[in-house]
Amino acid sequence: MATHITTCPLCEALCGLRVTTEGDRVTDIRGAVEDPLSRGYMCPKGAALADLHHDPDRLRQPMRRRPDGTFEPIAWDVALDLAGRRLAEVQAEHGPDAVAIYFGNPTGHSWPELLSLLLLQRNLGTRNLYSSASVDAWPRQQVSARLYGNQARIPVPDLDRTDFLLVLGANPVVSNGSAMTAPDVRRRLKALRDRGGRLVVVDPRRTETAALADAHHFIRPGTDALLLAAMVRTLLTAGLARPRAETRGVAAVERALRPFSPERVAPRVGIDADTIVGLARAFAAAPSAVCYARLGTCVHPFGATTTWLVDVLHHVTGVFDQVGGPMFTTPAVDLAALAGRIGQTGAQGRYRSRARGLPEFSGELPCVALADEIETPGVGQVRALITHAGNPALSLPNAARLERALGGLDFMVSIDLYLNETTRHADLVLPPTSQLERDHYGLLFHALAVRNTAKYSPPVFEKPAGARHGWEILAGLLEAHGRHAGGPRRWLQGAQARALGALRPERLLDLLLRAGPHRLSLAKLRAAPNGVDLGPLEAGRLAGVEVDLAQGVFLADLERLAATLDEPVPALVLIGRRSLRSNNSWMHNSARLVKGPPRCTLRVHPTDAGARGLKTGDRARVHNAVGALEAPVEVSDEVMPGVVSLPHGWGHDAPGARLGVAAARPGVNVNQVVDDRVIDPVSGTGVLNGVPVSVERVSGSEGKGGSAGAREAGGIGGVSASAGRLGRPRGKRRAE
Ligand SMILES: Nc1nc2c(c(=O)[nH]1)N[C@H]1C(S)=C(S)[C@@H](COP(=O)(O)OP(=O)(O)OC[C@H]3O[C@@H](n4cnc5c(=O)[nH]c(N)nc54)[C@H](O)[C@@H]3O)O[C@H]1N2
Ligand SMILES: Nc1nc2c(c(=O)[nH]1)N[C@H]1C(S)=C(S)[C@@H](COP(=O)(O)OP(=O)(O)OC[C@H]3O[C@@H](n4cnc5c(=O)[nH]c(N)nc54)[C@H](O)[C@@H]3O)O[C@H]1N2
Ligand code: SF4
Ligand SMILES: [Mo]
Repeated sequence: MATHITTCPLCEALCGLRVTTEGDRVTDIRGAVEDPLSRGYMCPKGAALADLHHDPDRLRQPMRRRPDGTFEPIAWDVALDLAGRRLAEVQAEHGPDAVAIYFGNPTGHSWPELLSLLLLQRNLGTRNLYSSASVDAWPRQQVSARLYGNQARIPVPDLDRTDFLLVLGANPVVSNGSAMTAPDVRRRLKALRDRGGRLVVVDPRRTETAALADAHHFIRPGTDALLLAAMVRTLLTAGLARPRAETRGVAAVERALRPFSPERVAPRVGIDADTIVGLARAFAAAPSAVCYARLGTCVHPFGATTTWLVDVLHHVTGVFDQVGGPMFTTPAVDLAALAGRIGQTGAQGRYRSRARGLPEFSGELPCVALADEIETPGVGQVRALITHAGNPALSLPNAARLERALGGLDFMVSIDLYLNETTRHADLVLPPTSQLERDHYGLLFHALAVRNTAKYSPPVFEKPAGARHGWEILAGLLEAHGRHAGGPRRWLQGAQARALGALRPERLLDLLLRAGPHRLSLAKLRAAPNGVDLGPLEAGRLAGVEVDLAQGVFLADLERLAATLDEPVPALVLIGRRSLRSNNSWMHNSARLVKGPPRCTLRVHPTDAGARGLKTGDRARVHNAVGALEAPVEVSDEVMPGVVSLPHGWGHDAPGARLGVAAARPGVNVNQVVDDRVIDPVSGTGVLNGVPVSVERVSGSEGKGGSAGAREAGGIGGVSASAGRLGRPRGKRRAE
């Protein structure tokens, strides 16, 4: 028996884990109490790392799709050579942009992969780079780039010291924090209230976080910018503004916010004017305060402007960069400096997507443009795709269209652990080592943590013979592509791949730690397996630095915002929901996580349910112009009237996927009814919440008996679902 201290790489919380093993089996996983950040906490997904590691469905060798659509194992060298050749051929015939790369959320949890991917993209010379960042985080990154000169300068709530926390469009008790590494949020929020602080949650659903709050206000989805505009206006007109001396542009902001009086926005927002004024005054009066706004405010028609208004509120009230407010971290590896060194501070609009003219950000195009770029003929059309740790088939809007687009590619290679809804479309699937077979350093997430800490975790298990780490696979692709592209690329890319292999990520990490503000080293971190505590966040990081709030792009967007004041309100809109037992789309193959009541249910307010004759356990049809789906109903007053909620990341009944546990309780893919055309035009982010839908009872569902859970496994109906089930139109693909 052996005990290993490691870090859970599944979400941003960086929980320290104590993993017990016997031989090659995991026998126990629990929270590491000595961890200075997570202090013994872990969520159910931490224990499920054992299921992931031992999952018989997890791929352990490269797979190639046969002409009949089934997959067969092949050798690494053959697989990489084939991938390199096909990518080079597509580019030789159709130009560099004909190859696209999509990398998903887990990429961010493994920095060597992230770096290798950027290297691969630069060598491929393609503009078609897409990632889940443009699904969830662009508004935050873009506002930071404009206000603080660097997308990596992300203010983090000083959660452990604040006196007033306003949570807007986030449910950290379940999501464990996003753009805020804060394991065991529940305990931290209880501590906030125990020390006399206040917690206010504004959300269209009475969430698990709202359950801990002093106050919860329902808000109509998509209207946070109006709420914030009215709050800031209230403070400015009442003379309650206390900006730092270095804050510029307050007068221009005040002028631009004139249309947004609390009385004017109240009916639209669904919060009365007195409450808005009271909230603004309470925020300004608190000794310290911070507004934590996350996903719910980013995947929003005004994602960027909402995020800007959050920062405006912070600057106007003078809480920015102060103890208990939004603060900058001092991580052991200075991420902002690193972003500067690799030219990734966050430029926008240097080129545009070909089909819809959507601006790039930081070298990426928005995910809502991916299907267009695959389907629109012409010079630069995407004909081959590399996916890395992403599941766009379930994660991106307009799922039916994306399925069709993926099926029509000439070539696709996926670096992924599973044969799932996305990778079943690939010609080759290349699996990396499991989460317990690699080392871990939370390069991105230490930089977003509510306390400065640093932790290096060596692998729990040795890399099995013949297995490859993700970065090694990417280096292999880089080399093989160069070899087949020929000319100087052969030499250049081969040399870079060799350099990656020789330098190794841990040596590079050591250099980065030594150059960082705490002058750490890998050896120092190895000597402290639970992590090094580097103290609380430091105030005054922005002292002497001017911040100009009056950014033209956001001031101009306020006109678009004002125009919404008179728009009709849709009768019913759909929002998402996360669960502690889910991790976006890909942990549903763990039996211990998916057991219990069904989670892919449509929550409907009693009033809306009554109007449609819906009862808990019925099946409902959810539809709009984009598509249709069916889901079991749960009647609940936790959602506000006019709002229904269905989680994303489900729909595991795709033919050809290999997910034995998940397929038994597949749920349904909510992105079948989310429109890839509806976006925040300022940031390029898709609007995933507040989607107008019609809901009706599926006739004949009465008397079928059984619980919602029993029916959840049943078929899904509707236009889009059937399109998905037909499988892949393979016409365009060439035989190997
Ligand atoms: N409607 C709606 N849609 C949403 C959201 C929503 O709230 N509503 N949320 C969005 C958000 S915030 C995000 S971030 C996206 C996520 O979207 P994606 O990042 O595209 O999808 P994930 O579900 O994270 O899928 C991760 C994939 O990586 C694989 N994988 C896991 N670990 C590894 C690894 O270590 N290496 C490799 N190579 N592969 C690995 C998994 O098998 C899976 O295929 O979904 C978005 N989609
Ligand atoms: N357990 C678990 N943890 C996760 C994930 C997971 O899938 N499962 N995914 C991870 C990822 S990739 C991310 S990005 C983070 C996201 O983490 P969070 O930012 O906390 O996102 P959500 O949990 O989706 O919470 C968003 C909240 O916004 C509300 N909302 C919807 N529309 C609006 C609106 O218009 N205005 C307001 N004010 N609120 C609105 C929703 O009801 C919901 O409560 O979670 C991460 N952590
Ligand atoms: S909160 Fe859960 S998933 Fe996130 S790091 Fe901790 S144990 Fe892992
Ligand atoms: Mo995300």
